[in-house]
Amino acid sequence: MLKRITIYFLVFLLSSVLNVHVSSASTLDTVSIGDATTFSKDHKCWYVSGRYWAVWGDGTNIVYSSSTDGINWETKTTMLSGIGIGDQGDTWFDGTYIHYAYCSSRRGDDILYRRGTPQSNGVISWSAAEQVAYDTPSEQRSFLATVCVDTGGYPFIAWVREYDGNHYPWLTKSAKNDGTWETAPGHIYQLSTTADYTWVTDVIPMTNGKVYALYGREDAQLRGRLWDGSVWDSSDQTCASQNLYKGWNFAAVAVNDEIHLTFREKTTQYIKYVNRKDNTWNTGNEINIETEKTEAEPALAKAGNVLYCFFIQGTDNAIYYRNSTNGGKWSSRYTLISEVLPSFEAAHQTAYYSSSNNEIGVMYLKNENPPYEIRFETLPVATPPPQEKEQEQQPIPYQLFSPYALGGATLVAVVATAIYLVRARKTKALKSSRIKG
Ligand SMILES: [Ca+2]
Ligand SMILES: [Ca+2]
Repeated sequence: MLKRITIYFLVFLLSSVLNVHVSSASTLDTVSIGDATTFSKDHKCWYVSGRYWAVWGDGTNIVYSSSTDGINWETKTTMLSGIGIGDQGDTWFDGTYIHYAYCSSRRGDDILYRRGTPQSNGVISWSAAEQVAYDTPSEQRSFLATVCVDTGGYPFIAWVREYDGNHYPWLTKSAKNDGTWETAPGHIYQLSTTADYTWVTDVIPMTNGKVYALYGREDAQLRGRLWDGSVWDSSDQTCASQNLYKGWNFAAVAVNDEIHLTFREKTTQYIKYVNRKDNTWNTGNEINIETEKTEAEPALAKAGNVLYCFFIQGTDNAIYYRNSTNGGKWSSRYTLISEVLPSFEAAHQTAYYSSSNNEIGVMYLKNENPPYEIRFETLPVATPPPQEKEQEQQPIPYQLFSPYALGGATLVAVVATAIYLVRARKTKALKSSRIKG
């Protein structure tokens, strides 16, 4: 009887380990606004110099903090004063430097860019003074800036311009890679001439100076355009056959030159996945990552060629995730955190772009109504070796398993051993009773 209970306990333990991430989430700040960490497509936390770093809008300023253990955070430092909403800008960590691009959205206010080195003492040492990346004309407005850096260290900023009473997605790039901004020839560049108030952009780096720009709007197909290192695609591409629910309901990462895209689809509000391989989007081959109605946009991060999609489903107070090696079969659904999340459409979870310190960090809002807590959680992931080949995407066997699956495999072994021992003892007892008899 005791042995049977032991086995049941081990099985229970096994299922627990497979499905539940033991949370150690910490609080960075308390804010009264809902768009402190927006958007999920962007990446406002990272790990470098022995510290976790995070950037958010506190309602008054854009601020940052850091932590050596991911639990105890330094008092926040103002990075940009007078812009308090997280969705007006973005950060990019290129492995050495942190880059930011922000705009206030006030008439005539410019897009501001700066590069700095996050240091082990918790201070960002700036490479140069804050730069004007786009001088917004006095009668126009600039919205929702997003930034990335190509393999040569040159920053690209995509954003939404308002002029003549309409909104359009645009992009600019710098001819400098030293922290100063000098607009490259041919930029600024218009990504789409379709006027729509719901445009949202993103931009991600590929190999050898290539960059891909993505721009979405409500109830329309996501569009994309490649910068091949010297020119932009003359016409843009359709990334998926199905429409976006909201303009910002997508998140993309590039693994070498392959782009992986997750988005929240209009009709079902499921989270879908599609990729772009050999310069072609697999349009029409979107697969469902989540087949229940989701409440918010997905966030996407990578650990080598393993993708991690973080999302919120139904009215559950939880952030879930699924992973996939190189966009192949997606895993079961795991729970990252189980906490009370905002009752509005999105908790705006934002993750690392790429794993670091064998982890992926995720920042999000906690509580149903204001004040919201800015929270941070880390997910342990396997460390993949560097990608040596640019073309081939060979799955590496141990990456097929999440740490939980490995933990689960260990427990399966323990359960099997326990069953074996119980049976062995029974057999032995039977044998000895036979001998005695
Ligand atoms: Ca971005
Ligand atoms: Ca201006």
